[in-house]
Amino acid sequence: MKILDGKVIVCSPGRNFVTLKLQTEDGVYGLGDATLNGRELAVASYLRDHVVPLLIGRDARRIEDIWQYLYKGAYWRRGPVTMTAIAAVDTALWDIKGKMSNAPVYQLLGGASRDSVMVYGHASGRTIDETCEAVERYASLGYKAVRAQSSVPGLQSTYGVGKGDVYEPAEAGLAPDTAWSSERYIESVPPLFARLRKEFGFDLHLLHDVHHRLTPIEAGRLGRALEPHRLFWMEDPTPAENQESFRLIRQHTTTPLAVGEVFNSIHDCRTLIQDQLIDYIRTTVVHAGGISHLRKIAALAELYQVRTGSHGATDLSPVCMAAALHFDVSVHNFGIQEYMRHTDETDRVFPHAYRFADGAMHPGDAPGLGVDIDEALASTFPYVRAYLPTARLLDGTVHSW
Ligand code: EZ4
Ligand code: CO
Repeated sequence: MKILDGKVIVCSPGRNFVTLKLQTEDGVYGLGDATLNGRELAVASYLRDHVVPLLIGRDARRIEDIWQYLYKGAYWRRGPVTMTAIAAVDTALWDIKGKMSNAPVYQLLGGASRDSVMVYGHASGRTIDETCEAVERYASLGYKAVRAQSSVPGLQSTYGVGKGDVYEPAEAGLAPDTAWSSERYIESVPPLFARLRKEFGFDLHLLHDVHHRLTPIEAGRLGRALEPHRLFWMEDPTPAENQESFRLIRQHTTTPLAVGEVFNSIHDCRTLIQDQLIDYIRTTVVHAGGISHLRKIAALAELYQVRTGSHGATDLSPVCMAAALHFDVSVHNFGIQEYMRHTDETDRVFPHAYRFADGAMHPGDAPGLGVDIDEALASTFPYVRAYLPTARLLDGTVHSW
């Protein structure tokens, strides 16, 4: 079961994706997502120029050994580019192992711990009324959980507010600057959730993403103000390079906290988990070293009653989505999965077995991950340079996006 070849496929069916396709000598191939939003070609080169040559001739069945070889063997350790590349290899090898065993990957991960996994969708609007209408649309589609974001009065654009039906934060061309005011934002969020609770009651789970924009004490204040509205979680309240800063937020609010979509290693969340400073860990397959490493994070989190809530925005390809669902359905301490629908073009390039019904998803029972890539179709959507926007305070100071 030797690896014969590795191909890096870059395409842009609605947005950019990098996909690794590992081919074995037995004719079985596996796919891994390697998309790092806004820095895609760095991972494509890392794989093509540095990783694939190391893989040829290796035994595709030795997933853990190859993981350790790429991690420790590179000397440099961690970092988003390295860990996204390792994730792609790991994911592709699990896909191959599933196909070889004629079993869906979740069966190789201990089998299903649940029948399906609860997902949350993204509702947003320029006004509270518009956001209410968007939440209503998700509720009528059967969603049990919805993330709600609304524009901040007086600011032209706010993170998380989509332009159309599919929310896509990256923009083609150079990254635009957007204006930000934490003071105005903090005032605008509690009225949004007061209104949503009035309209929808407490049966619907409501989530909110702060996107790393507050200081710990500001986040503590917002979390406390949101307590009457019983959020499922407040996401990324402050940047987490300093894991200790969550202790300050924790001292001030019982609103559940989620963080980790930009983490790439278990070391990024060890204190957060062990000191029970968070409730949900948002690390994903594609950015945190693949299915193998994510399972180690989940196992650590399980000891401390921290549940998983993996990132699942549109820049995580259907290959990552499929892998995430195999992980979600199998780990005991699953909490929720983010699910932003992809464009029709994306879904056509990546046909998949996973399905949505009644606010929940299932990875399907096709052997492996149950996702494929139509390479001929992919080649009709060439790469388009695109970046996430950046945020500046009203006086021009760069702020966290
Ligand atoms: O900004 O996926 O919870 N979801 C998010 C996303 C992220 C993008 C980054 O690439 O915060 O919109
Ligand atoms: Co987020």
